[in-house]
Amino acid sequence: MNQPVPSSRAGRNLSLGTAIAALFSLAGCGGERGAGGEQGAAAHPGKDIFDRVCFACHSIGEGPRVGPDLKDIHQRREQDWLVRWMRDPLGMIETDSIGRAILAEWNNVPMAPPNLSDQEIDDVLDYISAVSEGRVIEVAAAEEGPIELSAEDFATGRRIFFERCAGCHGTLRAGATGPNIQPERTSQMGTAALRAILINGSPGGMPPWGQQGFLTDAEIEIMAKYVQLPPPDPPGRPLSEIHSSWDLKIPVEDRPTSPRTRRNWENYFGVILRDAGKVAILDGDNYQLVEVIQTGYAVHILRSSSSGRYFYAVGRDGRVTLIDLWSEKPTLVAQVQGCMDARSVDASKYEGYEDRYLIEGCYWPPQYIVFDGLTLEPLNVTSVEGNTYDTNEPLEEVRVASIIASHFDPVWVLALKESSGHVALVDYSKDGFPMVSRIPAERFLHDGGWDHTGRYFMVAANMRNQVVVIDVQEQEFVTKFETGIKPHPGRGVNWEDPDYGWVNATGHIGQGLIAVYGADPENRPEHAWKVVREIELDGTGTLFIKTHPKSPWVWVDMPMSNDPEDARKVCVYSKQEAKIHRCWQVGERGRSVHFEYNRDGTEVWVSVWDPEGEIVVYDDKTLEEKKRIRGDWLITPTGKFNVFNTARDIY
Ligand code: DHE
Repeated sequence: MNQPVPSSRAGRNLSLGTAIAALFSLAGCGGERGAGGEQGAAAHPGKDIFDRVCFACHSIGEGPRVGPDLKDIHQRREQDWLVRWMRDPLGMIETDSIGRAILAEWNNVPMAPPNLSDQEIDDVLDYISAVSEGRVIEVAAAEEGPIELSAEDFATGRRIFFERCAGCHGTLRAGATGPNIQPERTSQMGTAALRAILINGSPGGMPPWGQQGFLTDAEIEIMAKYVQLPPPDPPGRPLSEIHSSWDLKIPVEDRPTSPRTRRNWENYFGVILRDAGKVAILDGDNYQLVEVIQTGYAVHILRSSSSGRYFYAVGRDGRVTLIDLWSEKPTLVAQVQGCMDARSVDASKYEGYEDRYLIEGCYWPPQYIVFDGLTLEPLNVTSVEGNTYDTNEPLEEVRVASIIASHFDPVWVLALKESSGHVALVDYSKDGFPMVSRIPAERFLHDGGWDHTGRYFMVAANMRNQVVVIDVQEQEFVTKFETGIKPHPGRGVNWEDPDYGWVNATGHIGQGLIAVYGADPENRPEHAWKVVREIELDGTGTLFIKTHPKSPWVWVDMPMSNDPEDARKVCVYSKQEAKIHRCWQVGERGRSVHFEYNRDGTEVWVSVWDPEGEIVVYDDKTLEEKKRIRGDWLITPTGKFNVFNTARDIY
């Protein structure tokens, strides 16, 4: 319930961060519901006030927005407390324990004082209570004129949607990690509410694009309208088109037959320079920059070929780049664009198929492509369209999320994301690289990796707060279990716990929690696939967790935290003591994200994700800082991939 207040009051006794957030909050919420504020005048006197003052940030029974869903608020709080809150929310977040808790829970975005008279406060509280109890049902949608965008603004909206929104909401906007934002739903919310969410984010994990400066006011205005218009038809990508994008720069016969470099190439690190659209190759022995390769738009991950000789990079635009590490300097030898939107690739790793094939899974179109692993010549395209695993509804959008290659069978394991909820097995020893199994699992599958034996694939069903276990050897579903809010394990971690034997673990985007679960069904069946330890972290927003077989520690980041200080922190958990040993800030700016070990497992590299990026190298025994890698070229470093560890899936 926000409304402009005199600036002197907005800043009163607030910390700088809170005050800034308050100002953003004031800018973002408090929008009237639609241009025609008068149009929806209703019989209940509180409705107009709610529409004008509260609607942009709150709903009554439609779920949280920038602020909580106010349905049944009278059952949660006393009337007297609510009146005091409405009179002076900024005062109460300083003096009242519930007020402080609300501020923390809602992203530290304080509610601006609504500046209502006592009568208006009574009216609006009564209206909320009446709607909650079904006495008033006119919680109608936003009332505004038809939404229109010029062709130019529509094109801008389309670009921004691809860059910022499709990853979580889906190309067709049907919802995935983020909620459904198709016009039927967004037009109910209206431009003001959408604008507020775009500025302030939501506690469900929507980033505050406006606050963070990723979108300008004009872009926010466009996006608040764009998502109320029907999505444009996304193009397909048949094999013929993929083929015409194939660019073989250096044929296999013109490449070296043995390493031409004297460097220890198996200890190279491929570092993603996300916003530069480049990959830097660093020498892990001496931290020198060996080469920067122009790969293309928003590179997302790297994977190694089975021998380690080649790096495969995939960008969000579906472009795959093949980098040869045996030449004197790492060299881009081929490129191809298999998807319009993609996040993952992996190589063939089974004996006899080393460096032979590569698979790319698409976010759009719903398909995977198999390429020749040495040239990237596209060989085959297979659709992954299908029905939901539980309700058996046909789906237009089925996205391929994580992909891992088995070391024991000629198969790739694909997590068919969000709505489909299947894990697919693709057999690359068979003609046409068919999907030989489609195992029902859980919806919203995202990222995952192997257990310590390489037999079980553990993958997060992140919007269901679960981890799913698949027995890849037997090609069957084993189990699924709850861990916490939005598990995000990356490829996960394996170690031997002093009490529970082999375990695996995940951090969480929505909760400051490491969940450790048993992962040794053969020797410790009593603990297998059960959460055996829950380790609390101060901050939420974990993306990656990492260890190495030689390490006494498990490293965890929290770059998605809304608290900038927490977002810069990493923590190490002691395997022996089974508790957090230390947390600290890695850099003075940006966010600390993703870990990678060197070949020997003696050092850990952490990225400072910032336009002026850094990579900070720590001794993995003492946790002392050994090196801060800097340079003009080090723009927004995110993932780092050591050749030896990535080729062998050491984690
Ligand atoms: Fe990733 C892994 C998808 C946002 C950096 N990311 C993955 C994987 C998937 C995925 C499916 C697993 C790949 C695999 O193992 O085969 N990522 C997505 C998204 O859909 C999402 C949430 C939103 C989007 O629009 O892309 C997303 N990812 C991000 C980021 O914002 C990160 C931090 C930086 C960036 O690229 O923009 C990011 N994701 C990474 C990294 C990995 C990754 C570094 C590989 C981790 C590893 O150690 O293997």
